[in-house]
Amino acid sequence: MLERRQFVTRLLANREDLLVVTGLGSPTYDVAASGEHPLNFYLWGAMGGAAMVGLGLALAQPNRPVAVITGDGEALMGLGSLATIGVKQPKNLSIVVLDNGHYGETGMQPSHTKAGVDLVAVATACLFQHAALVADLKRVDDTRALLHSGRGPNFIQATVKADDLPRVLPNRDGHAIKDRFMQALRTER
Ligand SMILES: Cc1ncc(C[n+]2csc(CCOP(=O)(O)OP(=O)(O)O)c2C)c(N)n1
Repeated sequence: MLERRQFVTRLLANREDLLVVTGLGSPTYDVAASGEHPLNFYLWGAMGGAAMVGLGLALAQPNRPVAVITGDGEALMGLGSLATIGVKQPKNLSIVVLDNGHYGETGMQPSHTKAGVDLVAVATACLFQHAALVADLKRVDDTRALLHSGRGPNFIQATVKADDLPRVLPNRDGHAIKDRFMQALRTER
């Protein structure tokens, strides 16, 4: 099993033009802990919506890689998104689910993946080009390359330890996050 912050930090190293959307709760704290970046779009709510925000971005910015980094609980709440992504086939979109088998933010209630629901199989059935389980840090370099490959849509279910880590809270002002993100998109073109 992976240490979630170690995995995320390695995944986002040398990220270049990668646009990152984070699901609410722990994945947002993990991405913030890996280093602040104007091309991080943090979701503080909209549980179940991260993959669709990522799809919209990927379609609007087809020449830039987009990664959604989210939790199993968040992904499970928006499962239908995977079917829509499969139909739209955005080559630049990757969904990375940090699967701790729990709803960490609300008190570590066990999630459906803990009961055996197989998200990689769901993503495969939803026509993702690449869907895989990653449980070993040795696979992080390959996973990072995949995010930048332009051969998506990709789905990674990263099995992470169910640790309750200290929160690293980025800005919670939705307007500020959006404005900063849009500004960075304009200036980095
Ligand atoms: C519609 C809705 N239902 C419930 C919540 C409460 N809630 C916030 S985060 C969370 C759990 C997130 O779990 P997961 O995505 O697996 O992330 P983890 O913190 O476990 O990594 C829940 C249930 C919410 N914010 N919105």
